[in-house]
Amino acid sequence: MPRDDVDRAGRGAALTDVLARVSREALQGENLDAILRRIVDCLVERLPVAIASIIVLDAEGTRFVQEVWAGELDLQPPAISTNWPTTMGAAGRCARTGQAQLITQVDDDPDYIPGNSLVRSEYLVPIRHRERLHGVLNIESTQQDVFSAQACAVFDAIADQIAGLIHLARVVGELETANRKLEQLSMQDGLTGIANRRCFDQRLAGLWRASLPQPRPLALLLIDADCFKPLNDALGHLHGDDCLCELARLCSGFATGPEDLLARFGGEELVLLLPGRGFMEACEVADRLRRRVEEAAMPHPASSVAPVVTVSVGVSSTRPTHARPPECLIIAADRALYEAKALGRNRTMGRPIDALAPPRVPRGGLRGVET
Ligand code: GH3
Ligand code: MG
Ligand code: MG
Repeated sequence: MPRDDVDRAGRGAALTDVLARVSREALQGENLDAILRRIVDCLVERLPVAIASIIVLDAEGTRFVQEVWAGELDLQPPAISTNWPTTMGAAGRCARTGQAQLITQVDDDPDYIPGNSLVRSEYLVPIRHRERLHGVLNIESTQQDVFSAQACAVFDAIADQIAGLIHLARVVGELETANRKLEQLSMQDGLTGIANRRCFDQRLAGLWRASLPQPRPLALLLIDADCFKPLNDALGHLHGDDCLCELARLCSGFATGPEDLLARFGGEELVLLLPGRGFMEACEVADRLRRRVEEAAMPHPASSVAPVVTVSVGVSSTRPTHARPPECLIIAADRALYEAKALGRNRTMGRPIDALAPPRVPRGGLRGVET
């Protein structure tokens, strides 16, 4: 076979091999950056290519925001390290026109920005998935005759593969963001913006489990607005909603520990989980909270307790143990809350669960604390 034919056959085989490798890389990489890197490495290693780069566009398609490249740079083009507009360079022209650019003699191209003084020719292909332009594949060679029709067709096919990859990575990224948002929404109360019941249930179960090997105190406050139905009846449901939001805001000021959680338990009841707090400390927090709500002086023209919105608080506390489920905390706080209501509302009542460590109530101590 004549020497030219041998060379041509060899290059054809190398191009086919590169295409096959790029397809494999596309299927096997762990993340988009790693895949793009392996693709440009593969192009430089297997073909007479001095520089190969994949330049990714921003969502508007007006700036190149990321470049993954391999090869030899002996000059420092301004574009390499920063984010640059599509008004610059031959790559910019490729992005603006949406057309592949074959530059057989770079010295004659007014837009060419040199990165390697030996480069003679360049081929730039738009990386496009359906109608969306994601970037440009840029191949530069020190030889002048590398970009045959066959080679260009292979680079076009590689650009299509890259477009599919970038598209997929963007879809996955968007899905992950949407999932995070959904996950966050599924844990949040729509009215007050604080954690919802699902979030509270999960946190209580998690704290309980985590504390079993080395039990430490876990306290819970059940906070119930007094005479809330009459408030709705007197001032309207929307006004009641505003009061609930304000209540949630006031109570959130008492979730000061890194693991504390304020959540909407249901209706006009909030729950404050205080890991690491013992019974007396929790009762003190509860009574400060109760007073803070009263001092906020939200008018309540129909309350049997005060001319302002007030709350009753049930407190419970325990050290988690295998012998009891976490719900025992809620049951005890609920009973204490019931007693607070029965005794006239706007008060704090407590029920510790740990029989082995009965709390000591200071003489003349907390108003309404009953053990
Ligand atoms: P008590 O002092 O015994 O707690 O009386 P109450 O009226 O607050 O208690 P009850 O459980 O009888 O009624 C709770 C009321 O809370 C019923 C409902 O009108 C009101 N409520 C529950 N959820 C919401 C809400 O999301 N928005 C508003 N505005 N009101 C709510
Ligand atoms: Mg209630
Ligand atoms: Mg109530």
